[in-house]
Amino acid sequence: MSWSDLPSSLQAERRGVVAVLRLNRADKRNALNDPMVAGIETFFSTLPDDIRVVVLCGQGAHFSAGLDLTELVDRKTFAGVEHSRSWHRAFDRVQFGSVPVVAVLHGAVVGGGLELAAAAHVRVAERNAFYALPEGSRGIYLGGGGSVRLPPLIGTARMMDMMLTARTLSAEEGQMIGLSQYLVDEGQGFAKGLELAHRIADNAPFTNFAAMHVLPRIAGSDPAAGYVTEALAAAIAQGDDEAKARLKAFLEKRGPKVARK
Ligand code: 1HE
Repeated sequence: MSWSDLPSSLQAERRGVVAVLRLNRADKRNALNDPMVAGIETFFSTLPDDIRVVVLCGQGAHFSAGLDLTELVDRKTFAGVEHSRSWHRAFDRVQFGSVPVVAVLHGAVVGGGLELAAAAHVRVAERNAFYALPEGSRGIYLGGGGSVRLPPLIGTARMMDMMLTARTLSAEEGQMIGLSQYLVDEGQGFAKGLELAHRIADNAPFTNFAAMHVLPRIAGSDPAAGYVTEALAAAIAQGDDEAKARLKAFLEKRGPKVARK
């Protein structure tokens, strides 16, 4: 699949080993419609082998206004189940795909837009970002996996408050409660996201794989199973030639030191 086959509401480009996927429907505040969600699934399912990290961002003044509400009006009940499952499939490809994803958030990060952001591994927010779950005020419920992905990030009580009161959280509040890991000035998000992406791309591929696929499973399992799984991941990582070469480089004073803050 070629990136030029994506719908025009998605724009993909390459920056070396980093792929950039941009939500490109600024006139509708990057509201996510069916072709966009299907395009996201396709993009993350067919990444070229040499792409090591993805940066996900939004064109215009907002990351995403969430679900395209025009699609909802005439949908029947079971079609709603299938629709939600299609979002689950797509966002599952974001979270459990082949490479880490850095999301750059600005403006509205709302409803399904926040659910999409939650599927990324690192979130960089600009100071103009704001977060809300307005589903309650629209008479609907989340459907893009937010019930699963948001509680581990911010806690069930905070999420319940966001849903019940439709309160808007500022970028600073989002940073404080764990919605973003980085907070940068307006207009600086993409550069920061790209910088982080290139840093992540320098890691050994297995370490990135384990952080994405093993860590969340350990975090969701009982501690005894977690310790065993961690031991297996540690052994696999250290057995890899990549690890041996990097350890040797450090011991021979060629590898990077941990930077002092
Ligand atoms: C949309 C959507 C949308 C904008 N679906 N068309 N999401 C929401 O409830 C958020 C709804 N949107 C907003 O609150 C505001 O649009 C924003 C705060 C995001 C941006 O405000 P603003 O003043 O910059 O833009 P606008 O004038 O409100 O919108 C510009 C256009 O985008 C306008 O269309 P136009 O043809 O009149 O120009 C809007 O109708 C359109 N637009 N947001 C469709 N969401 C899997 S379940 C997930 C459930 C959810 O995501 S619920 C949350 C839905």
